[in-house]
Amino acid sequence: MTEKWWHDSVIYQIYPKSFNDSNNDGIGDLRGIIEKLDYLNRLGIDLIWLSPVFSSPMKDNGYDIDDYYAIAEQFGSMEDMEELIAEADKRGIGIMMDLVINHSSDQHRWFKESRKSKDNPKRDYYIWKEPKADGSPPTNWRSIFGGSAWTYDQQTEQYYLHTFAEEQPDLNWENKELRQELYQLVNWWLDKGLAGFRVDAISYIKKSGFKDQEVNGPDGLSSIFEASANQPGILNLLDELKAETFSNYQIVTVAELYTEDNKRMQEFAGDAGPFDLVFDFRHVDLDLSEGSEWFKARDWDLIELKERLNEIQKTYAGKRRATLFWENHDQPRSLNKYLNETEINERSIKMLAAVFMLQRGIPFIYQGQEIGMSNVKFENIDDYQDLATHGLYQEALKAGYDKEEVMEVVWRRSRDNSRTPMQWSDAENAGFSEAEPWLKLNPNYQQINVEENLKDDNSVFYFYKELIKLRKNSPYQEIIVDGKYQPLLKSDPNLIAYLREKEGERLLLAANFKNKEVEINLDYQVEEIILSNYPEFDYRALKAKRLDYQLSPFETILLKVK
Ligand code: TEU
Ligand code: CA
Repeated sequence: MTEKWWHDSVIYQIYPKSFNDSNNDGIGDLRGIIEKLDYLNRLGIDLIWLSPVFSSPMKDNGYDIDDYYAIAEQFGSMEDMEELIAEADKRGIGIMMDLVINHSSDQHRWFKESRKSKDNPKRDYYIWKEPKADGSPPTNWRSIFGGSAWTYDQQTEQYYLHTFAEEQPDLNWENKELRQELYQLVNWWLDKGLAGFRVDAISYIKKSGFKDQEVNGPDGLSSIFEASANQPGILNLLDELKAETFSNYQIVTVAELYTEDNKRMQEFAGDAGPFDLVFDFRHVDLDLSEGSEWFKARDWDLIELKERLNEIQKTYAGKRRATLFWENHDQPRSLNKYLNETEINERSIKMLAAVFMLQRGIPFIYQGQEIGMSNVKFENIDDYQDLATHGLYQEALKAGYDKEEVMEVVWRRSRDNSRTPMQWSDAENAGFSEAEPWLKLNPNYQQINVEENLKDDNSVFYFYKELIKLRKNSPYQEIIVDGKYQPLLKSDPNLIAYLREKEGERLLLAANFKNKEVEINLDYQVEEIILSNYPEFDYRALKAKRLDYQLSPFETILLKVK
């Protein structure tokens, strides 16, 4: 296997708007990130994935770009961005940007041109279609944020397509000139010394058919997913993207790819595919129902979670690598998803950390995860800023849910759960800003914050630091980074356990997912105890011919075994 420079990397995701505000306007910014580089260095990460900072009207917090060659004013300037790249580099940290090229903002000059007339040279940069005979949208596709995926434009009496919000028109990848413009901007940014890209919503760039699909909701629409995700021919487009851009640089790329098809995933990731890595969402979306039931919480149990995790490991075994993550800016906080509210504590949080960080792949830590930040419950829907949350709220009301039920859905799944400002201290506004933040804080910042974490040797922060160190600088790094993954105790309803193995050396991770004592019995001889979330415990009893042991609630151990 050709080793890549990033194979042992740990990546930290920053959502700039919520990370740190340097000029006290209530909005996080690039200089705010520069101020916190030493903190990130202390944690030990290698790469930062920066959610979009390009010029944008901010309908979707930067996932709606109106100029790919400029930085959003509220985040700073191009000089700030260059300084961030340079300052990060001084600390051995690389910067990955977020490449949003499935769509642009409707305020992009291309779209402004495109909508002017049917024969405008930029018309074909976007996807325009005639109305149906009765004037209704060309197809019954539902956008991902709710409502029709088509918006009518008076000027030319046609509809344009948007997979996401109407302010995010989809770019027409069938247009060669458009593709060349995209490659040009990608290379322009790579020449600034980026370490790579996270590539947004890339499964949607190829559309096919433009036909009505089977209705799957009370709104009479059909999810756009079926019609425009991972369509035949998408690989040709992506291979061209790679050949014209990524392949000429020593970078790492990770694609956001929604599919349940293992083969598709494998085609996308790895040396032969268009991307180095892909995000696979099977394990984080296991609480979501599909089709018309999508508001309902889906029941799941630990056995199913393990199946999904193991399936992911299998999909990216061998030459590929999995992405390891519990959280990102679209997901609620992991503690609230995987643990019962009364069971969230330092031990259970560390358990979750160890379980994902010690698998085979590239770990992604989302800002605040390293200190145990959790979901919020704003009483008033107006306190939510995310457009997808409001879309979901409206859809659910239309589907006949009452307000209380809808708020339950919002509390469980709103993307704002993970977007509340970073909790730096117990000072006013959590030390995030001296001004009122753009999104309300989680009131628990008084207890849960970076300052508290740094004071306490047993904090979640230091546990993450330890996990990173095991991967980066320890006698076990090669096994953890590269060793084979073998699931154990697949049908145990309480425990997660797996083996990691390289050249005859073996590590065993055992985690009690439950708030009760659980027995573990395995035929391995323990040689060493490498890590535990019960640091005060006396483990001499473990050093026996067999692993027969009573795990305390949420107890998690990493062992060297024979
Ligand atoms: O997300 C794509 C995507 O499909 C998600 O919107 C997901 O379905 C949803 O967030 C679940 O609630 C990417 C970005 O990660 C997201 O933040 C953007 O809003 C979206 O693309 C549009 O650019
Ligand atoms: Ca600011």
